[in-house]
Amino acid sequence: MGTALIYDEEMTKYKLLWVDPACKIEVPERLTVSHEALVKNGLADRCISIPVREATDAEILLAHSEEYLEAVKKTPHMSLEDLKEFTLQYGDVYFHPNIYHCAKLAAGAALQLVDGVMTGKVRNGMALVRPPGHHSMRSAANGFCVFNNVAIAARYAKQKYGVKRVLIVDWDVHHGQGVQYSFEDDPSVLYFSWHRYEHQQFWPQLRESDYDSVGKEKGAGFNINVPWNKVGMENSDYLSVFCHLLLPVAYEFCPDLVLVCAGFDSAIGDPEGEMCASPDIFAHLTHLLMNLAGGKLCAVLEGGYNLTSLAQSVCQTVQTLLGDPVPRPAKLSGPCKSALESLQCVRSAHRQYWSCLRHAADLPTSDISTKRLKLTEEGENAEKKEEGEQSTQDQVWPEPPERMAPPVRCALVLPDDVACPHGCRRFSCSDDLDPLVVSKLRESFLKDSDDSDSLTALSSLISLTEKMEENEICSGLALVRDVTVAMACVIQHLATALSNRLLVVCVGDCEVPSPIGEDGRTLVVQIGSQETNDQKSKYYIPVCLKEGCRDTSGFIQAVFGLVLPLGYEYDPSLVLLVRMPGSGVCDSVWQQLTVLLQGFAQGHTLVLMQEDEKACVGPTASSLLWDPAPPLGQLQAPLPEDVEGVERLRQKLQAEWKLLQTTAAPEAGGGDEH
Ligand code: Q9C
Ligand code: ZN
Repeated sequence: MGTALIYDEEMTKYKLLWVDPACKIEVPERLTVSHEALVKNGLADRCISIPVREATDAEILLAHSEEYLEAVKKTPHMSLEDLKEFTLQYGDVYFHPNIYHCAKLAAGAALQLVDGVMTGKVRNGMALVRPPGHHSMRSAANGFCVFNNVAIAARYAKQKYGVKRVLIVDWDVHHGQGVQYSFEDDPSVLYFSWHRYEHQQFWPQLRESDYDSVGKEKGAGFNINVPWNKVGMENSDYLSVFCHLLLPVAYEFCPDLVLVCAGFDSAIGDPEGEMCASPDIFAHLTHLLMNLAGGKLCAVLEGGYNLTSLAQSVCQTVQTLLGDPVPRPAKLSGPCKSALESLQCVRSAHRQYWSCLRHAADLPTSDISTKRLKLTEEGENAEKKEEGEQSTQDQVWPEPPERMAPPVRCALVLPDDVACPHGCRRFSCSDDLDPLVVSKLRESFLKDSDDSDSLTALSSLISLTEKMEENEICSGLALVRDVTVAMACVIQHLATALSNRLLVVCVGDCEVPSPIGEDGRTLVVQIGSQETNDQKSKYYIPVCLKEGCRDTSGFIQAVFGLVLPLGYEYDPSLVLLVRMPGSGVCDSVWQQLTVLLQGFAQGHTLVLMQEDEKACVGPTASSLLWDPAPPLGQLQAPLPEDVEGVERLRQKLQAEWKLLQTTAAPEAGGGDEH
């Protein structure tokens, strides 16, 4: 199952015909440079191209009023003067004789994408469209948008395919107020948006873009706004919000379909957003979302006005949808104070609606929540950027490194009687393994016994890690006699042989080989049920859950609240995922974890499992091949003990691990000013 790309040159055939400083950034080249970059990088060729079509009147009416549609219908026949006049009744938008045609194609493209994904023709996809959609309202064009492509697509999916729950993630730097209005009282559509807000000083300057607009009536809790009150937000700020807010809520919601308002004006260099996240952050945002809903993700272009940044970001998104390994994230220094204030406010506003947020801290006691009002009283933007600061337009940033998929996607070390799953390569020790290494293995791990099968398995394992290190193999799986021995063996080998960083994620209770050095070359995170009070080292983190890995909600809470942020901050070059016998983790949870961990170390994940868990080889291998993991179902509330336990641990560790912070309280270590 592939990735759809929907694009038609026709949508470049309208432009601003008069002088309007507010609209001059919305140019046809936005689409051509994006598409050309996909072609140049060989990505367009790897996608399944689906033609656009015009949305029908009935489809447009799913999100718009008849009067508005009829009014827009007249625009192709208007004179320049009439178009100008017509435009005046709306905010920050322009009309052109061909824009109605393009707007029908843009909405139709989103619907074609939904059709492709819902019928199983493709797994996921992206539609490159103009005009964008998320600002347009039931009866009004706004912010370069004519029809609300994504809102129409969500209604269409519900109507045509009986989709019960749709998640809309709006990572554009502007608030998609049109989408918010469209689903405000609808609990079947969860709308998430982060946006430049600056205490209501930034366009569209709406009171209802703030964190306390949570949805209305039955839809209360299903509208999530993250206002950015400063410019210059970075990768860490975006990832913090994903780990500590969006992902836990999204997994609790359990959508049947994910739609992304994929605007790239939230990336570095954009004149509108003035943010500092690098284009490769979109690889991570995409990766983190693409295992919800069984992988059914449709990304629809919204904004993005720096042509270089836009094209790079589009490529990162599409390449991730295609399943290429994600790049190691750059410069994760931890969230800034302002981002933490926003995160704290949103988590607190939503804690009554989502059980994963039930333990969230109170609103900040400082004047943050009232700051907006004070600013309004002053009538002045009190937080103007300091003079002399570099303007974001002439920011420079490195081109994202080329993402090389290794020749072998997944290699397995298996006993002879276990079949190798489809799409994987059976791996056995190559002869070029240093005999010294082999004798050392025998000495340290087999107590000089003559168990030649075990020696071969361990040698193969070491040789596999080396091939992963050389980027010849992406991921691996080994079925071994004793996972504890195999784990110790890999940890020791990597600590002596390489200068790299190893993240060990241990599922179930296990004896972690000590000592885990203080040198930071290995970080061990263990999720089990045994109470372990001694935290041996900064780099050994035991997470204790009452039911161990049996309780899905508790486990997921630990994954998003601890494992992912720790992993991002640690930035390993290899991930070792160890499944202890009797861990109790169910297949679908295990698969989710396996896929999520591939966001680190360019997808270099090595899984260790014990011989008698043969039945799990197939599902694990399929996750290592990036097949979408099965949805977990709507999650119940985690056990209160677990919620508290995870929270206590997070609080204890946040002084040393900045990405674990969820509040801006100074005693919690605070965040750095950007
Ligand atoms: N300084 C989208 O990104 N305001 N729309 C322009 C110029 C309007 C953005 C002000 C921004 C609209 C889809
Ligand atoms: Zn935008």
